[in-house]
Amino acid sequence: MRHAVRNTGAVVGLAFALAALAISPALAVSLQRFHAARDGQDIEISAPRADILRVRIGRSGLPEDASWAVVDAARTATTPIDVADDGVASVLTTPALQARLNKSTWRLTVVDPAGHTILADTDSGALDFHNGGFRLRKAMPVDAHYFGLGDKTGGLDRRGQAFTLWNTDAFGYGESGDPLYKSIPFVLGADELGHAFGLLLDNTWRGFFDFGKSERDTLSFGAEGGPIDYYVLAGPDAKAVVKQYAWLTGAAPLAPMWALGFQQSRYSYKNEAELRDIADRLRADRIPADVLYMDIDYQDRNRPFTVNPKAYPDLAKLFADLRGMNLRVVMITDLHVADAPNAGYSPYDTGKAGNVFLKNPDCSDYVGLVWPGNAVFPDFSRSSVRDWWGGLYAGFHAAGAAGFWNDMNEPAIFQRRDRTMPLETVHHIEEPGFAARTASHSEMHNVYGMLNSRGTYEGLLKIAPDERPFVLTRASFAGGQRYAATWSGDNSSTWNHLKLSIPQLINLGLSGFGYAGDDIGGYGGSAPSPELLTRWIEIGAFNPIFRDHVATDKPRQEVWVHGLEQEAIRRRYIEERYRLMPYLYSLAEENSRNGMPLMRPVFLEFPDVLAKGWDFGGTMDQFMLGADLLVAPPSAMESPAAYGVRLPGAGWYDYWSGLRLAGAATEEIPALDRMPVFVRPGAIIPRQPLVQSTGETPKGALELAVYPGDSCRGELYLDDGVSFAFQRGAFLRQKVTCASGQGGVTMTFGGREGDFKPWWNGFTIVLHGWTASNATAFLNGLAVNVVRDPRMQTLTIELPDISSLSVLQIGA
Ligand code: MIG
Repeated sequence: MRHAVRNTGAVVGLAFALAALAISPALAVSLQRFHAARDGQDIEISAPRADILRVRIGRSGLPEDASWAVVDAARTATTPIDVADDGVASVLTTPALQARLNKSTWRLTVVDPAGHTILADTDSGALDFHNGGFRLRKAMPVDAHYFGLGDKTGGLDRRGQAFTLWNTDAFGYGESGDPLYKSIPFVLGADELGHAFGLLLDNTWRGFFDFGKSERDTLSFGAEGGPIDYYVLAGPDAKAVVKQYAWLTGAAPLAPMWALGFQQSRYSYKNEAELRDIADRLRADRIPADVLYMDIDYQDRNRPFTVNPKAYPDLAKLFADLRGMNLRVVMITDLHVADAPNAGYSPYDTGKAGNVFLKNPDCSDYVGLVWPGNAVFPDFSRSSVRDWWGGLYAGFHAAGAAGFWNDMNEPAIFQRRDRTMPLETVHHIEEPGFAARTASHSEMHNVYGMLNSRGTYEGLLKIAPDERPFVLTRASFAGGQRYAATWSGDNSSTWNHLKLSIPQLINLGLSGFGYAGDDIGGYGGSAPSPELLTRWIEIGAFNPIFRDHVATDKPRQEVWVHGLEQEAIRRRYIEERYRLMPYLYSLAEENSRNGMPLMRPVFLEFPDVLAKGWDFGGTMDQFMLGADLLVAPPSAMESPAAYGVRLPGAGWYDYWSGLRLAGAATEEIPALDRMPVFVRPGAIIPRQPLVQSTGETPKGALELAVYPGDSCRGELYLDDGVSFAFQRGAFLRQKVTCASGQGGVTMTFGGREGDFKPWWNGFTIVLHGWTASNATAFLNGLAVNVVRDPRMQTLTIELPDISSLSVLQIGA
């Protein structure tokens, strides 16, 4: 296998080098890693795979080859690169890219096989060192736009802005607040021709990305310490970059299906009676929901892993009763362990006995003030400490808690100006792949929250190996999607924050975090108006994670708080999310394979919107859920003024009416009960009968809504939603396609993969856009009944379940 790859690489690479540079093949050698030295500095360039370049530079020897972000298999992979010398530069070629490294300046330029520049150093000053840190400079073409960096504020495109990477408890952050809770040093760049590249700086220290803000047309980035170790992902388009990034840092594991349901939270439901009331009300009001949250007030004196027995006397009974109502509970478990010796508090006692806590430089335990008062902090950079931490979950898991919430893990410390622990605090790295050594908090800060959630995730897997863990984390780093879902922290109940949430969640999705949400209704600030909460729920219904959450000092924010009329609108949107669960779940499954986010910018599906100067697809408030649904909130969210929606191409359908639009643009007059959603021509969207929870089995048929375009396609994916049995074959995957022509539509059902037995007893085909005055249908040549609705332009056809190759012929 190696050999085949190598041969292809050499042949294609050399052809490419010859064409581009007229270099004689005799001069080229094939290397796994290219190395050069200059003025005591070292550079190593390798290609973990043909379309990804890794660059490491050290001032005195190469930096340690280790990573928290990049998975080992990707980091240690190499594909052969052909190395030649054209006199001025070393020319490194793979089948997918070519890098030229100027031999005297080390200026690096990466181009694609057509000679188009992927990423190039600036002409001068491409790298400088200062104190312990460094800054790298890349040229910013005028038509390039930049995305990524997680949920940074400031709109979808990063161009013209600068950001700091330093995980921060940013309570009350504003619309340009920075830094926030997460540091994800990954950027996706795309130009107006749809070329895209990725850039990952694998460095955990306090860092920055500056997109031409301080130096014109220069993308500069760097850190205050640590390695120069970065990856250039060659695309060629944005989807390819997303997949390359998932290959490097891992895709999020498939979440339990219930995590895609509606989640109701509050800081805090203070006791069992309150939580039961919420459960009862959800069910009485028929608001579909899957998850309730327990925030910090359930604990005894805010000590993690304790329960105040007066407030919550019997967790196991409570959780069992709620499960009987198809509701699951996620418990908060903060990482700050109360500094409570001799108090019978076992997280402290066992942690102290195992010497797991972070140290001051004098070797005493570092103590910081947080919710429990004085607290000590686990050293998650030791794998044995993560094991210990993970073990703490056994009790709550046994009681029946379904998932866990890791908050405050920037880490947040009260009463310090910098809101976190001193930079001298000592961590010990004891981790396969790393040299065992001490590391300062300066180095470990940005990765601390991710390692906290990793300990939680891996601990839960050990406790229950066949149960998909659900962990929600506030702080994280590149690669953190392997362990936890996330949310955008303490937003505020304002229209501007609702608007901001869209680019935040899109950029999180492009940065690996496919499972992301925001506090629906807003966390801080004054209470949301009825209209604001309603709109927030309408948009949240199409977000990956859908959780209503609010601060402790604020009024109730559940779906029903503003009266029946508002509740009725909100219920319809939550119901729609549950009807769309088969679609949503298949997006989650795709995400687990290739990192494609559930919520997407329009340009990810339609790169030419970049060329059209469309503010990334109509408006930056528009987003896609998967490849087929486009959600188009008003760009001035609270304004009653009409607004235009531009669609990427003609022939789209209105999701709610199912009717086909005449052109590629439409005007919307805002109405509180309407969130415009459009369906891509060519989509086949699976929808299920309404349920009140993913724990309830839908009854009847699966609907396949067909929206013909030139062709159409959809995919069904299903499994038990909670276990890993899908990895052992217990899944269902089926492709359905259609072709339009000669006044009819031919649908083809592929054979099924996997042996999971679905809940449905048949398919209801709803074909949209049917304008002919009659219709016939034949399944594998046999006539089947068709119901035509001329007003809605639909045909409805009830079919038995189809599990093997079949053809449905629909004609006039
Ligand atoms: O200092 O656990 O962002 O969602 O409700 C506040 C209480 C601590 C911050 C989280 C918020 C949560 C709150 N927490």
